[in-house]
Amino acid sequence: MPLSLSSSLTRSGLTGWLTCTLLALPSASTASAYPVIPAAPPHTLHSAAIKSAAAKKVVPAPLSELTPLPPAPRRPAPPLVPFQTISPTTPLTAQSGLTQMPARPAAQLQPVQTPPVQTQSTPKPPVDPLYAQQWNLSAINVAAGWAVTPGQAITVAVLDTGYVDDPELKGRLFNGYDFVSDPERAGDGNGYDPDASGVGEFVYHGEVVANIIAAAHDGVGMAGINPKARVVAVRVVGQDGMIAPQDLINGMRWAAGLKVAGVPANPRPARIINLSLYADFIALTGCDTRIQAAIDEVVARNVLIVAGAANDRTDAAGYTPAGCRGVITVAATNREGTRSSYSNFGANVALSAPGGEPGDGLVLSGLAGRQTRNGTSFSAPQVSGVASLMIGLDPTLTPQQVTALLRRTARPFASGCDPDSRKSCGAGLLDAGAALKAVEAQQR
Ligand SMILES: [Ca+2]
Ligand SMILES: [Ca+2]
Repeated sequence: MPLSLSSSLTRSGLTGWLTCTLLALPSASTASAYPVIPAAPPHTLHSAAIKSAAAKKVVPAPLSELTPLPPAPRRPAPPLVPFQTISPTTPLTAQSGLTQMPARPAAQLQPVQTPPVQTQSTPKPPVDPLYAQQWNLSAINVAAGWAVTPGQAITVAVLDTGYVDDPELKGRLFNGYDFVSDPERAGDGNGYDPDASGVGEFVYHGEVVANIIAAAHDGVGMAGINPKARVVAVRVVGQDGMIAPQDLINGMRWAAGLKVAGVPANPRPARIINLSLYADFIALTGCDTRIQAAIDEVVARNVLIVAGAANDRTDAAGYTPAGCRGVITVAATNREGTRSSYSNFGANVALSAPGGEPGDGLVLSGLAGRQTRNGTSFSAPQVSGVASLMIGLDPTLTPQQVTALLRRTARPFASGCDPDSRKSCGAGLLDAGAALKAVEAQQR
């Protein structure tokens, strides 16, 4: 599988190179028998030595685990096609975007005659047309969380494919900084620069991750978890869907308000950093020490880091950042509330949130309209969103306190998340209502 490419690179001793990939899986329309994590072919890597080593070391994978590559490399290199996740009924064009959204007839927006039984403290559910299809939100009991707090303007940095001017985040989305150092991989003609706009076919990734956290309750598209959150889009992923380690380190440090040489200070330091990505490199024996050092610095600044567990159906302990100290590592569950077939697991997993299955993903929206996605990429931002509600309710909460509260209030899996008891999904399934009630109770 694609992972073998990066793993073989590492085994060849090229420890100076690290790549990360996004934690998304193919949509139902393109899913193979196994979930596929996007990875770059050798021609997307720039070191000649790496190219050579990769060419020699690539371990062929079963065809069923591979997504077809473009027929012939050309320059500029075309992006991979590891996941075409737009549903077949929704063209992937920005122009078609919002018009593709299933429009809710105006009449349906009127108050109904028989409203659901609500206590005075229970807010009305969002009127966003996709809300009823967002099964993950009921799974994490988010409405009970909204009964505690409507959300606050907590800043969340999304380190991902970059800035997309999505109306769901109007007035609350900030174009952070572009930390893709390699101009060719950046695709914008330069290296670091103040425009974090996403480039390439994977830009939807950071867009929907941000929308999961913070999409407006505006009667259009999907509903986010904290509709008042502020999102700083920090670009660390190249147009090839991969990340260089120093770029990730710089992006994390900048997002937290730490100094990065040659880069202006971040005017909007985040309380939370969402990392829906992972490094597939070396022998996957543990957290990369360089990334761990950056994480330690960031957490010491009172910034919470949430990471997806990755999609290799193996122990997350060997992964970066999922296997690092001080992060909340999130595994994925499906509609049945058991471990998603692809999700990593193990003692490093703090808790789980829905990530769906190939063919039964989360229902989301972006400029390209309604779409379904699955992967731990989309589990992590649910935890980030709930964490932002918690910190909004009690801004004094530390990363350690948020982590402990999330774990304590998670709904345990009645009979494990997996028949194999060794495949732990952490303390349980994210429960926004319970988490926020716990924060509220602490304040009394
Ligand atoms: Ca750039
Ligand atoms: Ca919306």
